[in-house]
Amino acid sequence: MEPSKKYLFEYKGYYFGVETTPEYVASLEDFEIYDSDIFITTYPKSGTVWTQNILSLIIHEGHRNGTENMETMDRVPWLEYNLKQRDYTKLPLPRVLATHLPYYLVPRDLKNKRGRVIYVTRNPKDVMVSYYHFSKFMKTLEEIPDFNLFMERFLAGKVLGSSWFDHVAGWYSHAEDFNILFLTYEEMKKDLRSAVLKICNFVGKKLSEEEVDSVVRQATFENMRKDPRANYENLPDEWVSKDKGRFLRKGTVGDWKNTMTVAQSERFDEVFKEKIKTLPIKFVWDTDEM
Ligand code: PPS
Repeated sequence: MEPSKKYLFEYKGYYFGVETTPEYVASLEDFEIYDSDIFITTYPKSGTVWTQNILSLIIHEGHRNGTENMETMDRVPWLEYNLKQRDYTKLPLPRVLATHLPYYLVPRDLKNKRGRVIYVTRNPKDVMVSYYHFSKFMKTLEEIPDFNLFMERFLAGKVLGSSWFDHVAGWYSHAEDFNILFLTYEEMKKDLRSAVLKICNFVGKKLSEEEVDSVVRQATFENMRKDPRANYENLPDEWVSKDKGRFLRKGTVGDWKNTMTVAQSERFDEVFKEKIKTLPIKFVWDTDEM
């Protein structure tokens, strides 16, 4: 089943949502990179919003101490979905941008090791289940109520973001082209403080013990969920069905077991298991492995 053109278009073998255009995506190759730039790069549903918040809390004192009230999307806008048609040269430095781009479509200079990339992965069964629920909530995504059908789409890479495996394998196998830090959702979940410190170290930001405590406290699932900015609660009604879900849904490791049947999990393994072994990541599928 091909994805509906109402929601997606393909550009150089990668599926984008129609909120952007092929022309704009093509122009990103020449997007000027500053040495101080930080890109949060993910396959969808892997911990993007979480990492956006962490970076925003680390970099912006006004976010950390609550004196500034700014939407996460304004603090850390999307590269390829420039929804507010902003001039990104006017963002405060260091600029932090989020992207789901595959390694081969990012700005040229990023590949020349200008700027920094933080790439976050998550075990793909949790990614897929999170994506399934998210598709009901986001009006900009095609809703596929039948989970079996959704899974086949996901496995075939016919969703926004294309193939999960290609995305992750592409970024890992081209790591040497980038100034890159790899993190996993599961390690962030296991030890958020260590992940925050790794990020601080990577972006060259020194925070006091108290400031690190404050970032960690505000970046927990429970506290982010209460924060309307972190939870993207102010998105317009034409984008989201507020009665059908929320951005911060469960925030756990292993939730796939609550949606996938044993047969579905086996089908998933059939497609991905051998391929996954080629990735230099030890996937954590459930909390008992943490
Ligand atoms: S998106 O739409 O691609 O930007 O989605 P993304 O932010 O990458 O992924 C959404 C999932 O991340 C979970 N999340 C968190 N988990 C733990 N702790 C914190 N603080 C946190 N913030 C976001 C969010 O709940 C989505 O996962 P699910 O499994 O659906 O709950």
